[in-house]
Amino acid sequence: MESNKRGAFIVFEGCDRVGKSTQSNKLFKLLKDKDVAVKHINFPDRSTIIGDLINRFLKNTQDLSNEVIHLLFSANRWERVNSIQEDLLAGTTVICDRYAYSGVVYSVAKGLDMDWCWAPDRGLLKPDAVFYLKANPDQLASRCNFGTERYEKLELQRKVSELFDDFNERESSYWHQFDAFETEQELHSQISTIVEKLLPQVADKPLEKLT
Ligand code: NYM
Ligand code: MG
Repeated sequence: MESNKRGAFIVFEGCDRVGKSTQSNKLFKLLKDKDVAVKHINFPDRSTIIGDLINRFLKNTQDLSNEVIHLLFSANRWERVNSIQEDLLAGTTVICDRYAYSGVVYSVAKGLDMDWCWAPDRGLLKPDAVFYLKANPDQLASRCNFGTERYEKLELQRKVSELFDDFNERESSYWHQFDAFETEQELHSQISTIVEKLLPQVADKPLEKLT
């Protein structure tokens, strides 16, 4: 592989239980099978010290104010920014479950100010594509039980869903919306088609940052 070609930065977003892990795993396996250099990461990255604190918050064993948990989620992304950049520049495609958009929508859904929430994520790497798996949270709740983690509640998911919709409209140049209730295989094939075109398109493009 030519070393001056970079990998693509691909993010999956959407409400809880919408199928992000399933689809990002399928995409990861597909690229691996095609011998494309690829890594799969997710945020929150619960393996770090900050990630452990986030994990305890989500599992309801640690209370933190809305502001503090928001900044920890952002810091958890900043912990990984150099390694993501190195991978991309070395030609590795990075598939990432959740990113700064989750950071903003969950916090704004709880009542924090949008601009305040976005500020700490400014300067992080900008994804080349965001795959937004959209589902009506009411339908989602009947398809599968929300778990016991904080945020897995219908009322909050409704707000989260609307805020994701707003992002999808505003950032339509690189967001792609999918119906999460399509079959797994159908979704996978729609996503793969886009990724096949995306990889050569971004290979010579400079990396951008969130502004
Ligand atoms: N979450 C995730 C946030 O509230 N802010 C963030 O910045 C990120 C990355 O964490 N309910 C929330 C969304 C989820 C929860 O994520 C755990 P996952 O992907 O369900 O493990
Ligand atoms: Mg979840």
